[in-house]
Amino acid sequence: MLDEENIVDPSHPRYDSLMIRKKIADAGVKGMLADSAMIAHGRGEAYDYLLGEKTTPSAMEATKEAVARLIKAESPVISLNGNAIALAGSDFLTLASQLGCPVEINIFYRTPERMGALIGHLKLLNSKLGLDVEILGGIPDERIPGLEGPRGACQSNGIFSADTILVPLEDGDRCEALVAMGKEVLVIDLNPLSRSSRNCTVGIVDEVSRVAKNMIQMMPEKPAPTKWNNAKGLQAALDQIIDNITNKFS
Ligand code: PTJ
Repeated sequence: MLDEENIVDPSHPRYDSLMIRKKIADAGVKGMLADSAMIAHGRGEAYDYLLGEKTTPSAMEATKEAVARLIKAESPVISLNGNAIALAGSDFLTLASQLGCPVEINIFYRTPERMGALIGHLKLLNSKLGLDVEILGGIPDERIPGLEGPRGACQSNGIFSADTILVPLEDGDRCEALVAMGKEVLVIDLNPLSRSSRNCTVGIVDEVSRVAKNMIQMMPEKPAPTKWNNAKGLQAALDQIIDNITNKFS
C-alpha cells in the first residue's frame, strides 16, 4: 500500500484531497480499478477544485431529488464501478441497505480479475458493516441494448429490470443506453458538461463520497420528488464555477 498517510501531515492544506487520491491508488494496487482510473479521478478533482471542494446548494438539491426518486422507485439499483467502490463502497452499501435494494457492479473495463477483486471487496465491507446487501454483477445474464462487448453485460434481476438507477461516475454511452431503456438515471459526476450529466434524469454535480454521505443523512427525511429540471441544475453548477473564478486576482 502507498504510504502517503505517513508522508502527508494532516495539517497539509490539501490533506483531504490527497487522502481521497490515496484511496484510488490503494484500490489500484488491489487490482480493483481500470488503468485509466486515476486519470478519471484527476478530471473529477479539477472540477471539484473549481467548485470549491464542497457541496454546493444546487448539488444538495439534486441529491435530495435523487434520494426522493430512489425511495419512490419500485425496483431501484445502485450501479457501481471501480472508482465508486474505492471511494464510497461502504456508504453505497449502507444506502442500499436503507433502500432495501441491491448494488450491481457494472464496469466499463470488465475483466474476470477485476470483477473478482471488486466483489470480494464489497463482500468484505458488507460483513464489516454487518449488512447483507445483495451484490449483483458477477453472473450477467442480460445485455444493455446498444452497448457492445463486456461492458454491456448486466443482470436481469438488477440493472436490466430496474426502473431507477443511481450511477456514479458513469460514462456517457452507458448513461444514454440506460435512458434509452426508459429508466430514470441519477448520475453523480463532477463535470456538469459531461454527456452523462447532460443526458441523465437528475445530475448531481458533486464528489461521489460527499454525495453518498449526504444521501444516507437525507434518507430518514423521506423527501418527495419534484418536477426536476436537469438543465437548470447543471447551469447552477456552471454558474458556481464561474462565480468562483471571476475576479480572483483583480
Ligand atoms: O471501473 P470502470 O471500468 O467502470 O471505469 C471507471 C472509469 C471512471 C475509469 C471510467 O468510467 C471512465 O473512464 O470514466 P470517464 O469517462 O473518465 O468519466 C469519469 C467522470 O467522472 C468524469 O466526468 C469525472 O469528472 C467524474 N469524476 C471523477 N472522479 C469523480 C467524478 N465525479 C464525482 N466524484 C468523483 N470522485
